[in-house]
Amino acid sequence: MLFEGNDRRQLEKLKKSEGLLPPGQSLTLKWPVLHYGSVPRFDPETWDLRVTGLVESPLKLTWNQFNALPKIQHTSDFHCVTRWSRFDNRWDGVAFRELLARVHPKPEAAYILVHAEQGFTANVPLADLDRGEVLLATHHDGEPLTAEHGYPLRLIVPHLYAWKSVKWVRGLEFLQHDTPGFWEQNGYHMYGDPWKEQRFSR
Ligand SMILES: Nc1nc2c(c(=O)[nH]1)N[C@H]1C(S)=C(S)[C@@H](COP(=O)(O)O)O[C@H]1N2
Ligand SMILES: [Mo]
Repeated sequence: MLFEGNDRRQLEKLKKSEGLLPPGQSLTLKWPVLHYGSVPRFDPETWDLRVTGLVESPLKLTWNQFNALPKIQHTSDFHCVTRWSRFDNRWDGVAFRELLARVHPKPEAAYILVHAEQGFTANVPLADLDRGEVLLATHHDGEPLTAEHGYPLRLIVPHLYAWKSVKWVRGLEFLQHDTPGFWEQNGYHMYGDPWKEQRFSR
């Protein structure tokens, strides 16, 4: 136990010295589970992913159709606003850009409201999802996501606080104006940059 604690502190020091630990965060080797509400059940027969709003070609994909899309892998760090950071997570999934290329956003589309099961939402600027490391992940460190970590599908936005990395994603709604999501309506910051400690809105 003591040994484990020493390992953690060593690694935390290293990540800090490398400039990889955002201010006010500490490193965890475990992977906490954090969300509002209960863990939804997945039914591959009725599940779909919808891309709606200000796009020329709205999309509705079944689970099989989604899984036929090209997959990528990306390793990134994960920073929760409750002050833990988990490093070097390997995610497998479909690049956000893969979907973006198919829906043809209208020129006025500037924000996305990400929709999850049970009405959970999070708002992210389109420019922040239009990055190579943003993906709709199905696997973590080589294993399918567990139910509590977002199975079957979660968004991963490594450069923002993890409440933007929506679990159990079902929809992406393209909007002109920034519209607060679930945590944002409850006082969290509209953008959520961990390097600027944008934890709460004033
Ligand atoms: N659908 C949904 N996704 C969510 C949340 C939530 O409440 N509902 N919480 C967010 C928060 S605050 C964090 S820190 C991460 C935690 O992901 P994890 O449970 O896999 O560690 O999920 C995010 N995604
Ligand atoms: Mo979080």
